[in-house]
Amino acid sequence: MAKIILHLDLDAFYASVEERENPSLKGKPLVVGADPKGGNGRGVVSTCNYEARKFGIRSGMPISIAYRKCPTCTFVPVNMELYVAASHKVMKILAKYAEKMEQVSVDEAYLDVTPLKSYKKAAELAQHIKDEIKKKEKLSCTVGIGPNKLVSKVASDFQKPDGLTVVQPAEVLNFLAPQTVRVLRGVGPKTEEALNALGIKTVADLRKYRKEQLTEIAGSFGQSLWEQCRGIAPDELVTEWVTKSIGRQSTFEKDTNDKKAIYALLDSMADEVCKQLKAEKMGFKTVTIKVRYEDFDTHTKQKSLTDYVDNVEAIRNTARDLIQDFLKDPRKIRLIGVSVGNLK
Ligand code: TTP
Ligand code: MG
Repeated sequence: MAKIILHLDLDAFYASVEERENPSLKGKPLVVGADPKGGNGRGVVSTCNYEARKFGIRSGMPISIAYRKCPTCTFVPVNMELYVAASHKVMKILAKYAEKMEQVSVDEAYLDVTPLKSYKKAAELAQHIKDEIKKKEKLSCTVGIGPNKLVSKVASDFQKPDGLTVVQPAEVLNFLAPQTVRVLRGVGPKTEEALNALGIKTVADLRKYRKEQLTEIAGSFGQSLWEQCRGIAPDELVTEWVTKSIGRQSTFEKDTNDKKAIYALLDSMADEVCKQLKAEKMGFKTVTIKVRYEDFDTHTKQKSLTDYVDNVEAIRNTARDLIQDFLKDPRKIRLIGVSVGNLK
């Protein structure tokens, strides 16, 4: 049965939390990130409010360039604890409204609202959630609704800030057609450039190519391109760890496909998980790993052992085993997680 997926993303998240905590910042351009040090600062912009975006400032831009674009902007440092606390509260609100939810980043989540059975009801729920977040958390957000994760995500990017865009199944093809290929999962700056060089700028342009041609152009990713430009994409949410498990997850400082770095992080998380397991005097039978790629595409994979164990080698070796297939993917990895379940 066709699903109804809702995607929600908070607007200018870090900057909005800063404005909420200090209302005198409101209405003026605000940049959250590294210290600009009068134009000589190092580091980058984490985000900025919509007033600062009018000056051309963007996430990831060197702070020195942001300063040059707008020396009169207010610059504030990142206060991650504050944002994580706000994020938790928002996610708690969202969790009330769907049995299946996938949080994809600090300010972004998918809800599977298929049980509502209608796009009209889903849109009403979205408006209700937007109102509740505004009232309780003083934050605005943008929502997209569609039949799968790709469409709902593109829909939520469509009208920002404070937007609500609904794309019904019959509208998917027309909605995606004029978008740039960049909206598709796995299309980063490099792939975009390669496609542009062939004259493929929009999703509609991609549809002119046969599957085999796209495979020639993009290798194993060709199949996914062929599907995505037709609005065919995953609609299954990756829900968080089941209760009764012990897990750790961590985001790389920079997205990576360096195996050494990945194994090192995996091992250190296995150690932490094992410490907690032993502290709680438990044994486990199942190891689950989670991998989130640079485009936030997230997967989990698990393996069950024949007996209950509690040693760190079992966690490490099983986790390394499980991650092999994910390392074959050309995309860089953003986050990995390890958990043990089936506890006793
Ligand atoms: P985004 O949702 O990408 O950006 P945003 O919420 O600031 O703005 P909007 O959604 O309205 O376009 O990212 C969420 C937060 O993640 C953002 O507030 C800051 C952080 N972030 C970084 O630290 N570095 C980055 O490069 C990006 C893109 C985001
Ligand atoms: Mg956001």
